[in-house]
Amino acid sequence: MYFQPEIETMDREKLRDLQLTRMQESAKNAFDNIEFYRKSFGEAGVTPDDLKSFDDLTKFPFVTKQDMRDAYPFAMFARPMVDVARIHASSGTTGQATVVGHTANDLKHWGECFARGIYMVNGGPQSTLQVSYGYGLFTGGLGAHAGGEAVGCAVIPTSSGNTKRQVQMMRDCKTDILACTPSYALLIADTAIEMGYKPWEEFPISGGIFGAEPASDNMREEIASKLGIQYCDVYGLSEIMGPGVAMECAERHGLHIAEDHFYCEIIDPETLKPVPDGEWGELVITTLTRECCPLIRYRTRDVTRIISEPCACGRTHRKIDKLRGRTDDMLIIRGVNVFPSQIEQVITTFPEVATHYLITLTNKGPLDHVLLQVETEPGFPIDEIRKLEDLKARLGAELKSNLQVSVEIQLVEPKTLERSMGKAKRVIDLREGTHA
Ligand code: DLL
Repeated sequence: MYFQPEIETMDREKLRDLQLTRMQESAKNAFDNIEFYRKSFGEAGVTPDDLKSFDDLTKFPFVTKQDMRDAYPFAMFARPMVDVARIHASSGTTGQATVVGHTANDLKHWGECFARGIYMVNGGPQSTLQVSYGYGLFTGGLGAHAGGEAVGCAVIPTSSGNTKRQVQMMRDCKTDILACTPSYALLIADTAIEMGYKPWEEFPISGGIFGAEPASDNMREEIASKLGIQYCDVYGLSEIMGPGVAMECAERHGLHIAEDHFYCEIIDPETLKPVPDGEWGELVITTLTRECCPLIRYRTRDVTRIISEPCACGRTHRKIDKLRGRTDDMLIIRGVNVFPSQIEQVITTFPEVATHYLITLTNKGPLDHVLLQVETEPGFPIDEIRKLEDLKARLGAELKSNLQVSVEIQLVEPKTLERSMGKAKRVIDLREGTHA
């Protein structure tokens, strides 16, 4: 079942035509109404009239997060405030916040994009959707909420926090679909188990729409089996819209991009040239229908690849692969490139430890030092030195062979590391100097 069958299964030729027309309109909207684009297009020697084919898009300059920051607060708005229905902003913890405006139409499209994912987990107007993403300037809560309303679900806006109450609502109100970050989903599942429930068989929940941060395959499995659900990965970012830019169908092989609203390219982050479908690189998105904040070639910094093979679910929109991480999350440890998600992938193959870990990077003399703290599973005899040392040695060897990096491992008792109700913080980088 599809939410918008005529769009989601549209003939590809027709879809491409629609994309090109909308791309031309979007470039014009940006150029006519935003000074930044008049300047950047001018410097690149192009105008929207030069956009006659998809190939022409590569002549257009990129937009970066820094450009959005420099435009704070409203310089990237193509509409006057009277047309703006809502404003979201990034937290600004890593610099100046970025502000994004939405018209009523932008919000409607957003709800429809997320709604497609609700159908991907077999939801519909009969479903009860519990939204445990944070509500507020973060786009998770209100984005998922809009999706639920577009479908006609009964939406429970629990927001994040008060985890025992989340479990109680989930049980008593017979939640069918849970929407939150993967790390929070795991905390909710573990809390339910601690409260004495077996959510996988006692709760009616059957789907979960989880995103906003990467999760390894094993972590996804763990969440899916503890809750007894189909796991749908949802991708999005506040600059572009919020959750719903791409969502994972039941085939579980990539996330369908809402291609009627977004055009995706993958570039090599070094050469900035597009790479062929199937190759990994940085995702660059052009919005096709955004009225308030059109973005032409926005560099997301997210690492993925395009999957263009037809999907058995019948949707014709191309997919992106599960996100590997961000180019700016990539850790350079003693010259070796490591994504935190690779470390997670290794950890989760060890049944003796839980998916709760923290990576701390420091300098020891001229060398980078990596401390990995991991919680053991409740049944593990953490006070038996021999077993502890053996586990540490095996985990260390596996990390070394997978990542080519030596890691100091500290096994800690269950529930010692801080839990996250939103995006989990997995890395603390205390190194001095520049480590991009
Ligand atoms: O995280 C929007 C969102 C909310 C997406 C709820 C999904 C669910 P930002 O706070 O602007 O927006 O952060 C965007 O989060 O560039 C990715 O690096 C990361 N991210 C988002 N979804 C995924 C995902 C929201 N499914 C940034 N897998 C993005 C991995 C993700 N990383």
